[in-house]
Amino acid sequence: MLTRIDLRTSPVGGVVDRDLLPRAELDVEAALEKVRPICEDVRHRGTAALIDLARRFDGVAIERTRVPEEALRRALDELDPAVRAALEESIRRARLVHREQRRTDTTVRVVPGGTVTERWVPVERVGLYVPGGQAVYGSSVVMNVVPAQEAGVGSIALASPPQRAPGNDWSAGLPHPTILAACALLGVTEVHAAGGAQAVAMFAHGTAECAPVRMVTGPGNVYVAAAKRLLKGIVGIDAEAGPTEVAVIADDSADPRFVAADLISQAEHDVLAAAVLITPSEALADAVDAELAPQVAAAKHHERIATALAGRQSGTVLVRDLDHALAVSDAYAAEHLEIHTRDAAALAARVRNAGAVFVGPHAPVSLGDYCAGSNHVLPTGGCACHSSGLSVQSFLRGIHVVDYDRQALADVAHHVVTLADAEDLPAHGTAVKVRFENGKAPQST
Ligand code: HSO
Ligand code: ZN
Repeated sequence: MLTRIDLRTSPVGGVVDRDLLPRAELDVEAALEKVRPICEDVRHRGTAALIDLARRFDGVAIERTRVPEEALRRALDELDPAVRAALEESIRRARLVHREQRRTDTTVRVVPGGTVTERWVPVERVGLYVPGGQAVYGSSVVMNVVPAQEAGVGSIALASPPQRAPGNDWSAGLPHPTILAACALLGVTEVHAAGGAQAVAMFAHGTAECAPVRMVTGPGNVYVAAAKRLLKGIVGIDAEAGPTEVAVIADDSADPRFVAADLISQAEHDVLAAAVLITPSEALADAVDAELAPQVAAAKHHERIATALAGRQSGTVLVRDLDHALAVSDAYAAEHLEIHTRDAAALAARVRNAGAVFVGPHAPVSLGDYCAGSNHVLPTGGCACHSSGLSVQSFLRGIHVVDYDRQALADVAHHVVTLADAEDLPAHGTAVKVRFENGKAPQST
């Protein structure tokens, strides 16, 4: 049973107070203290530090981080054919969607003889992080690699924690074979056995085995988030991903079985995962609670799920009506938002803040996690009110190319000089005036 937060009597039309809503507290600052010496160690000792840290945090002896290419091929050869087919379909759909996100350069003729072109240039080299703790996220390989490739990134490195494998299995000390196989399917050849904060440090500082990257993307635990925060002056980052979240807006037309199953599906990730139901229908809230009990009990990871659902980050928010539900949902800014209402598409069109929106009864979050074509690396912790999920755009930079001829400069020179003087930066104005015979800004013609 989810904790209930009753907002039905809160002031009508007022701003929804985010503090009233359930949310996990992720103490990235505290993790920073632990992560700082780890990142310093990797900066100074490179691969030797990563070998020590793999022993300490992953309990695995490794001799190098770089995964030999024959291990990638072997992982693909040994991959369950059904998993291979599913990954291939996931890749195909993700490519369809992400290919459309490519940008074309645009040139604007501002005045005769004066143009500004916006050139879209991919980041040269990126480091993609794929977690490997409680679950093995082969799908996250797809969600990181596809947008980077479609953006035209020339050099892609991927890191995931080394696994302990039974006996002297060939894959011991390497990232999970499914992750290796997914890399092989996608044509990624540079893979490193490195996890957590140390992987981010490896990417940022570089080692003898891994050239430094310009940008690090991908989800991870609080230590990965802390390392990203610490190193973001040195490398670009996508976002500090926190525990996953699903919010569901539902009315009395919703099927409580579907709603309960979807809340459970994201709670399955982590004891800190958030599952939030927002509804004006007390009857639906009761029905979802009634569904949760047996569905949780039947779930493989029932303990983790029960902890996540009972946590302060999860709950049912009772609202006056669907407009109020939307206001609450926008204040919460969920990573994933499902809409189970009569006119779900119309309500979805009004959502302002969410990482991704799933419309109606046949678009569960788990479809988006794997096979919708959408990306599953999405903003968490309320960051959806200012950020987007991973996309081709994440890996591109728009460079403005300014091209003015003499006359076009002459025509605007007096305005530049005026603004420079107004800011008490007269050398700025001089840099324009010096281009004209008498050292004076030409007046407009
Ligand atoms: N729901 C996660 C992604 C994921 N689910 C990977 C299963 N595997 C965050 O969007
Ligand atoms: Zn998921």
